[in-house]
Amino acid sequence: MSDIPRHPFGNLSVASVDEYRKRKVALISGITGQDGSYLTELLLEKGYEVHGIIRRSSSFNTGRLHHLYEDQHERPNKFKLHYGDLGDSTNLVYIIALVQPTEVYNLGAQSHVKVSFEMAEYTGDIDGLGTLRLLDAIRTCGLEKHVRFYQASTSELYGKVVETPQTEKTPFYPRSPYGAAKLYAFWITINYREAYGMYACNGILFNHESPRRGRTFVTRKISRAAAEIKLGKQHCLYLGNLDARRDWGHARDYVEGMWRMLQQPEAEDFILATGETHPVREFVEKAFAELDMNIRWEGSGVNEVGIDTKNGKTVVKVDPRYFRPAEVDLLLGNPEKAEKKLGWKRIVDFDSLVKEMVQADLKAAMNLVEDQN
Ligand code: NDP
Ligand code: GDR
Repeated sequence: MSDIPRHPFGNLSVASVDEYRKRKVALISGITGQDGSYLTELLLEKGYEVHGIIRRSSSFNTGRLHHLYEDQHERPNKFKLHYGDLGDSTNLVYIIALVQPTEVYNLGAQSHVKVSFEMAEYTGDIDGLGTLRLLDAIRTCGLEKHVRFYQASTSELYGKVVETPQTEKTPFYPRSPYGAAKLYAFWITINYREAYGMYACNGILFNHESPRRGRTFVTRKISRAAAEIKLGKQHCLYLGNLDARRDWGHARDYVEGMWRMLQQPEAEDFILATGETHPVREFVEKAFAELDMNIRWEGSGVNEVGIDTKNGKTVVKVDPRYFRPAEVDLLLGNPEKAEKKLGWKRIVDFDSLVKEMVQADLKAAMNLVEDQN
C-alpha cells in the first residue's frame, strides 16, 4: 500500500490498482436519504469503510443514520461523514482526495419530481451537473481507472409511455425538470465510461419505498395518514392523481442491486424493478385495509372521495394542488437483465411492502418507536 499516494493527482501503477481496490472504501453522496441509509448498512455488513457526504443543515438531517452511528463503538473508523454538496466542486475534489474511495455511489439529488417543477434550475444543477462534478472530481484526483462509479438513474427517464414493460432499450422521454436533469446525468456517466475508460454505470431504478421513505412521496404519505386516521390523529388524506401507476419495490432489495452492479467484470447499465405495476388508489386501499378500514370510492375527477365503509366518513379527498404540470402515467419495468447477469431478484412483494410501511407508521403514530425521518 505504500505506493498509493495519499494526495490527489497521483499516477498509480497497474500493480497498485489491484492493491488499491482491495481496500473496499465506499463514498456515498445522498447518504442521509432513504437509499443512502440502507446502502450504508449493507456495505458496513460487507466489511467496507463507508464515507458519506452530508449537507450542513440548521436542523437535524441524520435521523436515518442514527442507529449506525450508535454502532460505531463496535466498528471504530469504519463510518465517517464529511460536509459537502454536489454544487461545490472544490469540496468534492477535496473529499475524493481525502477518502480515496474504491466505489462511489452518487445518490445525492433533489429527488422530488413535483418539487422539480418549482425548483427546475436547482434540480438541473444538482441532479444533472452535480453528477458531472463528482465524475470530474474523480478524474481531477487521477483516480478514474481506480474508482467504480454508480449513478442513481431512474425510471422517470422513460416518462411518457412509449412501450411497456420498459427495458434498457426503451427510448427515454422525460416529463419533468427532474427527469431531464437525470437524463443528462445518465448520458454523462456513459460518456465518462466511453471517453476515459471509467467503470461507471447507471442503475435505472423503478420506485422503491420503505418505512424510511421521505414523507412527501405518495406511498409514505399514504401509510402515515392511514395510521394517523386510524388513531383519530388526522381526519383526511389529500392526494393528487389516484390513477398513476408505479412499479413499487422495497429499497433494501434495490441497494443490493446497486452494489452488485459495481462488482461485474465490465460496467453496464441495469434496470431494477419488480415487473408489476399498481395504481396509487390500490396503495390507498391496501394501506387502509391493513388497519381494518375499507375504502369505497365515490365521485370522479377532482370530486372523487374515499369513504370509510364502517362509519361513512370521508377519509380521502383529491386536491388538485398535488397534480403535476406533466405526469408520468405508467411505469412497469422489466428486470430480466439484472436477474440474469447480476443474479438480482427483489424479495419483498407489493402487499408485504404496504404492510411493513403501514405497521411502522402505526407504531410511530402510537409513539412506540421514533420516526427516523
Ligand atoms: P432521498 O430524497 O431520500 O435522498 C436524497 C439525498 O440527496 C439526501 O441525502 C439529500 O440530503 C441529498 N442531497 C440533496 N441535495 C443535495 C446536494 N445539493 N448535495 C448533496 N446531497 C444532496 O432520495 P432516495 O434515497 O429515495 O433516492 C436516492 C437517489 O436515487 C436519488 O438520486 C434519487 O433521485 C434516485 N432514485 C430514487 C428512486 C426511489 O424510488 N427512491 C428511484 C430511482 C432513482 P438531505 O438529507 O440533506 O436532504
Ligand atoms: P415519483 O414518486 O414521482 O414516481 O418519483 P411520488 O411518490 O412522488 O409520486 C408517485 C405518483 O403518485 C402520484 N401522486 C402523488 N405524489 C405525491 N408525491 N403526493 C401526492 O399527494 C400524490 N398524489 C398522487 C404522483 O402524481 C405520481 O404519479 C419517485 C422519486 O423517488 C424519484 O426520485 C424517483 O426517480 C422515481 O420515484 C422513480
